[in-house]
Amino acid sequence: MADHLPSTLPSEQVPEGGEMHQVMGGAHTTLTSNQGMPISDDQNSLKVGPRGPVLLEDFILREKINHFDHERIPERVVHARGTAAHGFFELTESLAEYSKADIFQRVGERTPLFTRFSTVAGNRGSTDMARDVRGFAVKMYTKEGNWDLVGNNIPVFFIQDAIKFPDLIHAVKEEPDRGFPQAQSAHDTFWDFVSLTPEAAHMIMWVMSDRGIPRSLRMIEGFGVHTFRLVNEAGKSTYVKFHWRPKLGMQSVVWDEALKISGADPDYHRRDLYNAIDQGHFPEWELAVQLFDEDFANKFDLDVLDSTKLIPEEVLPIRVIGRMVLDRNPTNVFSETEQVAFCTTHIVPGIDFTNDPLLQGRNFSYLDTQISRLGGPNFPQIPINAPRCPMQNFQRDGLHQMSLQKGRVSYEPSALDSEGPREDPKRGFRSAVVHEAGDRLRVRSPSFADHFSQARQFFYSQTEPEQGHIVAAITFELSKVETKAVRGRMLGQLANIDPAIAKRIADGLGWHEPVTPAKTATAARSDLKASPALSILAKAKPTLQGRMVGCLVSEGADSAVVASLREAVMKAGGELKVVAPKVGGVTGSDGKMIEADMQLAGGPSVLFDAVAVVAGAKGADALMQEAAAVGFVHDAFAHLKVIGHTDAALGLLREAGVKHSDGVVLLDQGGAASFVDMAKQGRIWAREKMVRAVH
Ligand code: HDE
Repeated sequence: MADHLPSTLPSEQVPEGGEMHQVMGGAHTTLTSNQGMPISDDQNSLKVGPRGPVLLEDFILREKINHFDHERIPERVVHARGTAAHGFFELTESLAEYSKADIFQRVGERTPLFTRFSTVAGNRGSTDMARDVRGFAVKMYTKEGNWDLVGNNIPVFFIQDAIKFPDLIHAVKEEPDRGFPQAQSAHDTFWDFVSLTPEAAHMIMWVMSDRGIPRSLRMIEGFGVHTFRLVNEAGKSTYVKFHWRPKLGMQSVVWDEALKISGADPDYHRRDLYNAIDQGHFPEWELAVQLFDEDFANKFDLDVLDSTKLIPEEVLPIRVIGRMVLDRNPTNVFSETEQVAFCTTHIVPGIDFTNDPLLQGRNFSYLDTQISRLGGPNFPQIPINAPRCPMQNFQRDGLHQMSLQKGRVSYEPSALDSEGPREDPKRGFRSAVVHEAGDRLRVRSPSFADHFSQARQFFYSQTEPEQGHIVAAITFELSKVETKAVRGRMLGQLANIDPAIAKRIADGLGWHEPVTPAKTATAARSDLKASPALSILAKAKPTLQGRMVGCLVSEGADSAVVASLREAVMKAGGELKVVAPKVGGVTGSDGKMIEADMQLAGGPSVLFDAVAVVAGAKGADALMQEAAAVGFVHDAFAHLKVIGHTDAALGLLREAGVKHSDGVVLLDQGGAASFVDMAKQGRIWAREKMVRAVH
């Protein structure tokens, strides 16, 4: 019997003349092997009879499977999960006085670039919304070579010396004996390490703040972190710190939302970035610099070579010199996002390093890692990595050599080849002349010793809700730590930042023993002025641009209310998504279909910045029976969102535990405008005390 079963698209049934192509529709070119040989049947392997063994001779099968078997390359050891986009940098203010870098010379000139955002700890398949630092790496294809600014969304780092990086990363990644937890720092080994590493105190405050759970990659700041140098034509060098500032303003989610988004849409950030670019809403950042000289560095309270410290904007203002626009999604994620190779050593004439020991270590690490990740020394030839300016030298051969290297001369000096490339003392890169002298020592500079003052300054620069979130985040993470002694030791470090902070966290943990501050050489200073620039909320601008409103509708929903809401949201630069019990939509009050963008089960309110419930009199009862609808409203209220509703939805709101609060807006009778005005303000922070015991 089985002998007579037809196989799928058996080649012998496909008449000559390419009818198979017609079956699939469209005009196609011929499918070939990697050698360009036309293939007649891509559905069946070569067998002895229809049910016989597959022949080893089937080189077509073997070539295809063989290539497939090698499709993966080692993922990045850190920052494995990333998403990226093409765009450009445009200079808006010349930096020629400070730097001879070609990219900083001509106002208005655009330089193509490729930017990759990432989380640090999780593997490639982990969730976007993990509490983590976000990588912010920009490759600028300048006319004098590629300049990679490989930064993060947090301006400081956990450690001061690169020699501790493998330890830090081993501590934060999944524990090696069990292989979990994935993409999170809330576990014993991370906090064990941190509790014994006082220099991490400042960075801990940042990752535990709302910066660790951004709403969108379009709404994060970026920082070069280290102090770099700019070098001008005369060879004079000026210190510089780089800042990227998002046009849409910063915004974060609340922690409970982060947990739920990870389930509802693990691709939340990449989807948001991709869709925004796809729809022509190109994300934009300003590039700003802090410039200073040796004199400022000497007078500054802390060491500018210490990457666990920053220079507050209020002490040294930032100066906007350009903008970055991301206007094109990658064509292929593997070829571009995965194969892009950032290196801190990719700099150009006019930019130079400092002695920051973290930067010096990175300068070794990135090239080294690309060789094992991308399989050899020729990764700069991969199109996404290749410079867009002329590139020629005598480096030859190597695995995956893609260029046809001509001629008999592969060295210089040479008189045999009078036209080969030669060094250019004028245009070429010259390291800044810096006097160095000293003993050879394995030491940490005493000027790096103050670990707590800026940690304290950061905390007290936050608004009250933001301070509450830091306390709650550390409490959450330490509650996940199983070893009690680690919790106790960490409280001892926190007490060094500020006993009041340690006390709030100890209360949150239900910690009943005395908290003993860890031994420290340098106590936290309490005289550093608060820096509002470090807060997200203090700088937030009211806007709906780039934000999304979720509109839950029931059968018989008032079509006019939905239409007016959509119009008002769009006018404010936002986007409205209709969520309905069935993805086919609902019949509105006017008898016409209201199309749905999402089914309720797959469209929880955590995916939106503000929500509306437009229920018709009859459909409202059905919604109340639906746990997902009750959850939609309940979560929106608990996540401090503005909630618009029709009169008929009141029952659902009550069922969901919505209490009297600001930000609950009636939509009937033209309420769309006030809903939008309210939603522009963001979350209703005053409501937080009603829904969460803020520590
Ligand atoms: Fe990285 N880091 N890092 N890092 N880093 C890598 O390079 C390393 C550090 C950052 O989207 C790796 O290509 C060391 C600070 C970003 O492809 C590796 C040290 C900052 C990315 C590496 C640091 C960063 C990486 C892994 C301590 C912010 C992703 C894969 C001295 C200023 C780039 C790779 C992308 C990636 C090493 C610390 C940012 C192993 C040794 C500080 C954004 O080379």
